[in-house]
Amino acid sequence: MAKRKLKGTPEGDVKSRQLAQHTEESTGELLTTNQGLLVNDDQNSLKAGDRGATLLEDFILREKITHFDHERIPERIVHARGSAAHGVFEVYGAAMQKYTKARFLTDPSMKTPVFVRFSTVAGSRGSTDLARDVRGFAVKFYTEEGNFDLVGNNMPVFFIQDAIKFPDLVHAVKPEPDHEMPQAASAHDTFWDFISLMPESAHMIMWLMSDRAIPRSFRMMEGFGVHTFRFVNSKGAGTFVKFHWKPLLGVHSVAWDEAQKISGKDPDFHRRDLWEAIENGAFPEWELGVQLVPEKDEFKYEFDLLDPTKIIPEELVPVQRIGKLTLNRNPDNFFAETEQAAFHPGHIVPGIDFTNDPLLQGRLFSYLDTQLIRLGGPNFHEIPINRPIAPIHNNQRDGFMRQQINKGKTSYHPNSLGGGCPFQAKMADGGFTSYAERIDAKKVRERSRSFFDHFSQATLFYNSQSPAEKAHLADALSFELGKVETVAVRQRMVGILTQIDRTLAAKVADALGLPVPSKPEQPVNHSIPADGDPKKFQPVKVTSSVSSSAALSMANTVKNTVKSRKIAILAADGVNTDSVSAMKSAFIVEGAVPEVIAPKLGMVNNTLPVDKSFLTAASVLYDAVYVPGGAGSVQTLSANADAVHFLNEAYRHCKAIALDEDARPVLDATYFGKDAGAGVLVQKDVRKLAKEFIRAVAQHRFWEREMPRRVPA
Ligand code: HDD
Repeated sequence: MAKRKLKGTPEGDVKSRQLAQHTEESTGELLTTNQGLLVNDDQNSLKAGDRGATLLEDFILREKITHFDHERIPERIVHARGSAAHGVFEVYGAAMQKYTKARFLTDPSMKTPVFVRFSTVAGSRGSTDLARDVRGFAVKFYTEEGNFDLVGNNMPVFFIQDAIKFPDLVHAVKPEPDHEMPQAASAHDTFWDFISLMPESAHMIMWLMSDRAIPRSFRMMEGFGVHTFRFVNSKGAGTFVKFHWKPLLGVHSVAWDEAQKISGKDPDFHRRDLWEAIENGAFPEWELGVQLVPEKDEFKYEFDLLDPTKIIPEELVPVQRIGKLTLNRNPDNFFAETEQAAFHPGHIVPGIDFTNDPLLQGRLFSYLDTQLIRLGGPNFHEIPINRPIAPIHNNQRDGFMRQQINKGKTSYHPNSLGGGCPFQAKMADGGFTSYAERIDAKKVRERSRSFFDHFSQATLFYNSQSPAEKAHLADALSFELGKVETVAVRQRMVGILTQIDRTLAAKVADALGLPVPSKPEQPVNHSIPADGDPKKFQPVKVTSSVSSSAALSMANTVKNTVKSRKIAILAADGVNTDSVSAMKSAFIVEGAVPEVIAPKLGMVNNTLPVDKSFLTAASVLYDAVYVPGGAGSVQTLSANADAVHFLNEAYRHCKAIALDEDARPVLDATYFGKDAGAGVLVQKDVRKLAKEFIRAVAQHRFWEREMPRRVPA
């Protein structure tokens, strides 16, 4: 294949070099207008006398204010709130060559630059990070063969099966149109009204009500391409593929009570976490996994591979880990990069192709269309963050904000005046050809009957959860439906739950003060045409060939590291500084981030710098708490309501807590001190304590502690 000339060298980060051409640094420079005129006075407008009216002539004032007036663009209709980072993707080996000709997935010598944006879905740009919501996980691979965007979520299925329902779904979940409430929340009538009438959403609702919807960090989430895509190899043969991202730090979440408090204490919690981890060199990493299904097995399973409300259980098709994504650089400018990044599932490269999943098919239209309004015209691909590293040559011309200066007379093909250029690329030279799928069908507006099982995988998900996860699911449903004011909607949802799990339905019904249905209620499927016979469209219940899947429970995730975890060290004057230093260094060696929190800022013992005071810190912003000994400090902290609350709350949220033996009076001042149980460690020898504490923090949470709840914290 002819090698394409890249702007930059193939080695290193070509994309960063490309971006660097568009960056600006003001350090040491003189102030100018946008026309390059040096500005002498940026403090005063031009006036008729020092107390007179401002003159229209003041072009410097007008330029500055006009630019300011136009500084906002429409936020994304969904996924408006997001944060992003640069990084690199490296494939482990050439094993995928059998299935795909995409070079970045088959050549282990390649380092493909990436830009990854994480997001919530429903909230506005300024909304809280910790909303109960799906998280977007959009990856732009700047490959040598053009951009490939894997625009996924942190949940492997979706609410609806057909893109025509997407505007309805989004209208239902967004703040209600009369009063624009609630912000960034699905706990309201219109969302659950819609969901209760859309039984196909049942599986996704299980994921959304699980703790996956309140991640501890973007860095601790899985990612999924959701749809079944198609790999195409150099012989033109296809293989179905599902994409997965597996975080090396494991999959972890916070508690719902904690999520709500974080939303108040630090609405930027996930954004800050991502930014700080990268600044501290704790680069987030994921492995790219693929599930491959040969074309001959298209109809082998009890679910349809084209149905985006279904997973392929890993027990049926294992996930092969084929490469690694590392995020290693924060953007220089949020607007220029993160806000202007334009993702599109239709951005593919040779070796990857679509399937007929009707949700994917609709997306292929929507993403390009939305960029035209959001970024203002057809030249958004020229914005530096969106530019491929592969060169662009075509006959598309002009339009708002055109950057490229196309030389020559011809902007049409065929031409002879321009020597016939640009030429079409032969397949051997990497020219893209669509997968030649055989189609022989009637043109119909219909849903395949193979899409009619809405519940078996919802049940599979529920059955795969740990006891704590099941309890959280029931609590989440009770909370969300408890916020719904229309009783009929709550009732309908309980009916749907009876199809998934009777105990779950009974628990939720009880919390809502509703009668527990005596038998499963058959929901009505509203996805039917106006003159369709509802009986012909009833959801069907299929028995899943897998009854429980380990990969679906976060209880089975990796728990072997404290890298980048935040540890609160509570201290006051008189603290044992040797203990503090020993604990600090033990955690720093492991890549964690210990911070000293004291009644006030400044120094403790005149030597130990305080990172935060109880006023600016909160237990919900930390993964674990350590209380060192030292008589004065112990006395102050045990009498300090903020310190005691800090511990009570950390305990309530099931976090690891460690104390020096002589700090026991602080423990005694808490509500749990008398019978602390799992994850609360007290030790005389600080080095031993540090070892045990590190192991405990790696466990993430001790959910078994959740009951009984004796303090509201
Ligand atoms: Fe979408 C944004 C993921 C279905 C229409 N979507 C968007 C983003 C992510 C997803 C991660 C944010 C990209 C970024 O960071 O800029 N969307 C998904 C997934 C879906 C899905 C995983 C189902 C499997 N989306 C979906 C459908 C439609 C859209 C069915 C329309 C028919 N999505 C959009 C959009 C957005 C978008 C309106 C808003 C901003 C944007 O595209 O650039 O076009």
